[in-house]
Amino acid sequence: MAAEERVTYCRICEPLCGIVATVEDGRVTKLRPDPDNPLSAGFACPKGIAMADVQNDPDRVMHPLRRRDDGSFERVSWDDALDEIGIRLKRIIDQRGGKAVGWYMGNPGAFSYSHPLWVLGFLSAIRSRHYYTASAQDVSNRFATSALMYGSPFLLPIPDLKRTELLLMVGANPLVSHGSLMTAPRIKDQLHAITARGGRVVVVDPRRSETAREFEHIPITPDTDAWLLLSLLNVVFAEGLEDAGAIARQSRGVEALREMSAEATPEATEGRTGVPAADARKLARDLAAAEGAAIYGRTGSCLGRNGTLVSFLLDALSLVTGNLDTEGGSMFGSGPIDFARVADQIGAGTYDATRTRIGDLPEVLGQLPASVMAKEMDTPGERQIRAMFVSAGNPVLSVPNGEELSAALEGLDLCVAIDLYVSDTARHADFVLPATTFLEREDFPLPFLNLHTTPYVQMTEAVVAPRGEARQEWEIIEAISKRIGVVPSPSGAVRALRKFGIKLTPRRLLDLLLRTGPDGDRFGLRRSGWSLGKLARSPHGVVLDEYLRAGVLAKAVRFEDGRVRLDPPQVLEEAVRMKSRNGDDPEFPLRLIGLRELRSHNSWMHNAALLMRGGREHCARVHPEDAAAHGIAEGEPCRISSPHGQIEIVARLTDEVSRGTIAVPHGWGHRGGGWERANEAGGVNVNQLASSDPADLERLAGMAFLNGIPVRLEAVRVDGNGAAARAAEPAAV
Ligand SMILES: Nc1nc2c(c(=O)[nH]1)N[C@H]1C(S)=C(S)[C@@H](COP(=O)(O)OP(=O)(O)OC[C@H]3O[C@@H](n4cnc5c(=O)[nH]c(N)nc54)[C@H](O)[C@@H]3O)O[C@H]1N2
Ligand SMILES: Nc1nc2c(c(=O)[nH]1)N[C@H]1C(S)=C(S)[C@@H](COP(=O)(O)OP(=O)(O)OC[C@H]3O[C@@H](n4cnc5c(=O)[nH]c(N)nc54)[C@H](O)[C@@H]3O)O[C@H]1N2
Ligand code: SF4
Ligand SMILES: [Mo]
Repeated sequence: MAAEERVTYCRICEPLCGIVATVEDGRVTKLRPDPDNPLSAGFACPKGIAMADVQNDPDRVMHPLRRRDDGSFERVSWDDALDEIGIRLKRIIDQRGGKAVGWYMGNPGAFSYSHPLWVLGFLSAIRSRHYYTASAQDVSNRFATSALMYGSPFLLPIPDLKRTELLLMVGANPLVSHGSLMTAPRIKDQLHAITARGGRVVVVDPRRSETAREFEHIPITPDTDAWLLLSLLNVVFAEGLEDAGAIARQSRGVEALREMSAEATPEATEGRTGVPAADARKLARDLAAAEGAAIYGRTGSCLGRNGTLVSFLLDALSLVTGNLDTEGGSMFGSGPIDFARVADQIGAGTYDATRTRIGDLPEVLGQLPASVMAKEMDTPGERQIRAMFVSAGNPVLSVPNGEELSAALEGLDLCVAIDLYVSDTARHADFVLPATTFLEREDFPLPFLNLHTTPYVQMTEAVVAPRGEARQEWEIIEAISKRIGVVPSPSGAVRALRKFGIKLTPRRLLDLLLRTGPDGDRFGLRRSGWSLGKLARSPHGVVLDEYLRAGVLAKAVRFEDGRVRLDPPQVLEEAVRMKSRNGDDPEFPLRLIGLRELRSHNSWMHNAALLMRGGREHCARVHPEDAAAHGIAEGEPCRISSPHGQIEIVARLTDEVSRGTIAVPHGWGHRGGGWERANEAGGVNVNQLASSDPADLERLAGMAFLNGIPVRLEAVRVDGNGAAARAAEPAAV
């Protein structure tokens, strides 16, 4: 059969680059960048291209699997799997209620428009609040901040890349991550365009990252961003650089902010942050003077101990310097579906409406911090989790203390994984159900609509039929629901449709949302408006506007007076807590941070041949002086210990990390039940050094503490164990 080309977009990370799939005999034989996508315009990264390896991976789960007593898996039919899951689940719900059922949906779930809606629908149908995601390891703090400042968790500022004069990036490495919490394909070109037109890009990062190398770098001590931001605010207020007009127009509570930063002069914070006072002063002045400065923070700014406080300070700084909701500053996106409205309708736009049983931590958008999952399974009592579903997630490697979680999963009455692989997590499940890849499902980038720095929309059809017996998550959820006699109901609209006997599919729901959205066709009333059919006729996507719109804040803020809150009590308390924190334990003098690599994607692409070429190795970046102080040489294993665990890992000596900082990527150390190449790649689970103790989680959003963990470094001696000892031999000579 002749090869056919099908246009779609990549759903591995947030730029959603356009790709073209070559399909032969119903099989994807090649992926290449889509030159006709108006935004990504012929760019795709190695991961996007390597998705073809994942798609056709012989290790992929192709049919339902049931675990045998000896831990191995046997093939079963869909009917057998669903029947047995249904019976066991029903028994648990009958005995303990739906509140004994939990679900963890991982990061790839967020790239599907149907998967999260159906998970929510399922949990709401069985009345369980045990919904966990990757968010508390990622962005919950951002949503919490927006809830506190704007009254709407979905109001997310994004940098106006096209017009900014000064882009301040705190804890982000878009040259590797390709940008996050902003959907901006070809981000490298976009950043260089800023400097090419005479603007500046300033990167605050403890590591001279790939992005920092190409632009201006301000090295900082890990987990001290709040102090740096306080010092910038301090300068703004002390030197009278604030934009009084913007403050009066847009906000309430500036006095609290002034007070919070009153003593945090750059001279006073320099010792903690490592940022010279003169540099901080200059940066504050530049931000205030710029004709449009965009202030942006990402995972490096939110995985310390004060993630919500940091994102609050980022937005506050933006507002008081007159850079919020203005051209060239931090702006608010919009799309053909009002995501905030939809979320409200399905009851998902909440913050702190309930709290965890273990640790008393707030939900954010209905999602609970996954760090406490294991204890929610292990601790007897009302709401103890006895059945757990894990879809598109690998929490054993992504959440603190995977060993604790592995054991907890083993102790459940029922555990079901829905994945492409028998991952490090799925191997603990009683059933592994095969999911479709994104190439095997139609899609629409619902959560990313408002994050496009150039307003844009695209939908895609499935490129190929599911391989083997793979099914989409929403279909699996429908089938399980049917077995236990419930109907997943993602929204009131769904319930209404069902009354009329209309079966709701994700596609129908999406069409409904588009047509009734702000630019919808209102079912023909507005001829130029959007419907799914109309969108499908532009397979490369549609640029909706050249620029983001300024001046939308007052209407978008959900507080009645339309003003941003600069004094949320929770944030003020958090600042007090931070300031009164005791000194650090001298036993653990170094700071561990994370790192993302171009050819890894969290934990799930280490089985792709294309990405693993050239003998990649998991290693720790250590400053040469720190290494020398501990007798560690290049390429030798070292031991990193925290109060919570220890790992042994090869040291790579480089002054790209500041003295006192060690950087180790997460998502390695595979012990999956199916991905052989990944298992052979070696490495260790760095999150064994992180704490799952609720007392160590960030209070306002339950954020895991993954960046800036106090650690100790040691050489691995010859009398150590096994492989490590052998590897250390040359050093002993
Ligand atoms: N290639 C690749 N791309 C990815 C991913 C991947 O795994 N691989 N993952 C995707 C996902 S899920 C996400 S959420 C995004 C994340 O997107 P980014 O946040 O842009 O990704 P990182 O590369 O982790 O960048 C974080 C930076 O923060 C720095 N940092 C660490 N600690 C601190 C600190 O205390 N303060 C400051 N100021 N900086 C600090 C790190 O050195 C690092 O350079 O990337 C996405 N893109
Ligand atoms: N130390 C440290 N830890 C971190 C981070 C860090 O920076 N440092 N970053 C955190 C962040 S930002 C994130 S997002 C998390 C990610 O953590 P998780 O979301 O828990 O894990 P992933 O590694 O993304 O694994 C995704 C799983 O989904 C499967 N999968 C892929 N596509 C699909 C699909 O379409 N359907 C289904 N059903 N399955 C699919 C993959 O095979 C894989 O098993 O890690 C977090 N953990
Ligand atoms: S940057 Fe790479 S992985 Fe991310 S969307 Fe684009 S092609 Fe896919
Ligand atoms: Mo993430």
